[in-house]
Amino acid sequence: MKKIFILLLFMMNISVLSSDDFKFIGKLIDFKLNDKVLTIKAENSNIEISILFDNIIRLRYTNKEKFETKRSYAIEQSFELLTPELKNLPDELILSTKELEIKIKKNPVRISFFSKDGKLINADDESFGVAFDNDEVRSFKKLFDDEKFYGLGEKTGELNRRGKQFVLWNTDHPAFDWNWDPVYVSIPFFIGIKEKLAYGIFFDNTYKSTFNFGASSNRFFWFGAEKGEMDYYFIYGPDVKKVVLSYSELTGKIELPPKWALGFQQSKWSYYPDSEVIDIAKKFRRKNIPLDVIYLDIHYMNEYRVFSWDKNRFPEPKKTLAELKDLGIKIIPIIDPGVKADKNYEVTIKGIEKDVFAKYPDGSLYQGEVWPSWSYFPDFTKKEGREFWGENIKNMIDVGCAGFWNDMNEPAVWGQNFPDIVQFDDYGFKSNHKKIHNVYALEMAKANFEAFNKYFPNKRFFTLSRAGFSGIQKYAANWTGDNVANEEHLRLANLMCQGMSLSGQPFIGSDVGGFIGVPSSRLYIRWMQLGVFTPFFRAHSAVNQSDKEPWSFGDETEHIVRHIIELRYQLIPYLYNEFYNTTITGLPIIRPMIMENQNDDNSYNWDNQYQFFFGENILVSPVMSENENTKRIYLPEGKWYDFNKKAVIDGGKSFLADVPLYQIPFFIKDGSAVPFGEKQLFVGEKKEEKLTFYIFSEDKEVNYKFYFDDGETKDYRKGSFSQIQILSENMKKGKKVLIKILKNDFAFNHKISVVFVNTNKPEEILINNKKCDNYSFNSELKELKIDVELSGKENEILFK
Ligand code: MIG
Repeated sequence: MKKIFILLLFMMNISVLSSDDFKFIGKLIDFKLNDKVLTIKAENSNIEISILFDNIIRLRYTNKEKFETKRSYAIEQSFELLTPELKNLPDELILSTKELEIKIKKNPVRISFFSKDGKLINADDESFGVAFDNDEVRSFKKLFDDEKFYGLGEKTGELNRRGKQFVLWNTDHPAFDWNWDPVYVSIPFFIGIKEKLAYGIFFDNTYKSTFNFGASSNRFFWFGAEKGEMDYYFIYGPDVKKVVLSYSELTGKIELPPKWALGFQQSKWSYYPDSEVIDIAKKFRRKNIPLDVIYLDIHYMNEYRVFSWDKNRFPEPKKTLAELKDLGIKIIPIIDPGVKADKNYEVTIKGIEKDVFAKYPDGSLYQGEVWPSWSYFPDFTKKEGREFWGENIKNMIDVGCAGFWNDMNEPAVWGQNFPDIVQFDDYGFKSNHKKIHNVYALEMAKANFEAFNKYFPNKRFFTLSRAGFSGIQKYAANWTGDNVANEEHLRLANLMCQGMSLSGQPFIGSDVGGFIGVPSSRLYIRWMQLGVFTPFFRAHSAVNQSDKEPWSFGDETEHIVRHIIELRYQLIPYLYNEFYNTTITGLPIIRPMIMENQNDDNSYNWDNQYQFFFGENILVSPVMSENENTKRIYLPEGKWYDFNKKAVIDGGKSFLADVPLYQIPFFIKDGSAVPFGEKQLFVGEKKEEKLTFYIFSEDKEVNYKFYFDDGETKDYRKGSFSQIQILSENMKKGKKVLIKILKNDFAFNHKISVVFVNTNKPEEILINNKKCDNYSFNSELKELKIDVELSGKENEILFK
């Protein structure tokens, strides 16, 4: 009896093993080049390979008879394919583009990517390659000794992801920590760097997926998903910049935000009633602390009904928001996707009428529990769902809201177990939650975007989203969620913003000061300083936690923080120009050292990972420790201008620097112009802002383009903008600076100042051949300041 039982168990085990085991791709059976797509039939897979650009190759694998008809959530545009050059050798096929050689071994089918000069960049594991375990798909890749991994969006821990495994499944996990995974955003895109050559892989699959960067193996790294196709884009650099730029080419670039969205923003869970919001606004003004936005957290609503206003707390929202607008304050309310299952609430009634809520397979409405208690969840993958949402968004704008703060959009329900069987339209493909979960926030943000374009086509708005997927950058900024007021989280905020920036989302920031807990005043100050150099700059605090307004830590801190925020406002012209560039190139604003100095070994050093470039001309080394007043800073090869100390530093070394609490170390790169604006209490307070361009040119020449527009409409798309260009010869040798007006279709203040740092006093200055007396020289700082009124096409400054 016992024996039979064991035998039975044994047999069961066998049968389990045989059906659940991985199937690897066998040998090539047949191939053909079909309308620019290389189709391969292999023993256990069909494969399609196509070329989008010379450095972007798409690979699709399925263990099904046919490929799915697929609509990508991340890639919304279609690309004209290139015709591949194909060689058929006895053992392999070779596909060539201008930048890559793709070798496809025939038995078994394994793919490797080579640069044109024959360097191996990336290869399938020889034995495993792509594998299927029923619905589950995986790709095993050879792991090289020095290989490093970056990106993968919003992830905790070190910037280099090597040695760790990550899951992509949008998750609301307040007070996550250094090792917690996953958090809110899923971006299945990473960068590999091998022998300083960078490539990227974008795995276009929305199901729960896993990325293992050699966490448990020194042989391979792998990525895969529980379902869907093995459908990935291989992107070759070799520059990190090119990889990120190509990824943005695929998944989209940000739109130019309203300029005020670059200003300082203050939040609290929650400011209410209306009089408190107005008090906060007035307090900022009275204290001369710049502020552009106040957030309304969940208490503004009537019992958390989305799109409602509490009658007692905000009896006249339109009037209140207008009053705030007069103070230069924009209001952004929180928006949660769950719509209270209240059959007497008109938004709910409309939603049911229009059939826009997600349902169970038996046709009944799904209800999940969240702030409003039991709630319905709009299906944003359905056009009608987004339209329904959009009408409500429009109503909120009519009340005076300038932007929206999408929260709980993972989607989060208490306990985080949104049932997998809930159905979504999925653009007509009809799928369940397993496929839609990770794109729910993306589609919710898209609903806003579509509403803005439909109802207010010429105005710019702002959406802040907690969750997201590849492509979220097109519709919203992200913040890094519910962090904690401690040093570890200051570091996480820094690295998470860098990680997102490497992953196609340039518009990113953290809850300054920490959402949960009480920061020391020193931590708060250091976090504020980091905030100056993050594209999205907002202080926030959870309910029943300490206040995080600039004055909450006493007079001395308030004084320091006022200066910090003022610095941010002075940098807004520079930052806005970087945003403009990002809309065109797709390059991020926060640029990790490995992106700007890829060939420098020091960029990969663990202790240098907290430094980054802020746009193209500034290197920041934020202080990541609350009690330190000195810090080790590394500056790459070349000359740098220390903006605080007003001194030139020779790079290519690290050094110990004094970092007094009121200073954030930042350095201007040689060959740069950096525009500084005037101090303002909010963006646009001064109509004719006067700009001062700092010019630092030691061994390198300057070539800097600067963009002006109205900051709030889309008229720039019709050409209503201006642009100037500053060109300077090396200030030591040559003595000529040209300021060109490239375009002059938006009125800007033509009176500018130019400050040459680390320079000697010239004997004479000529502007457009006329002697200039409008200058001052500070011999102590070695700064030469010249006031110029730009005119014509070209303005020449000559030094004698
Ligand atoms: O369950 O709206 O991340 O910023 O203050 C918490 C209240 C819901 C989470 C957000 C946070 C916000 C809070 N929300």
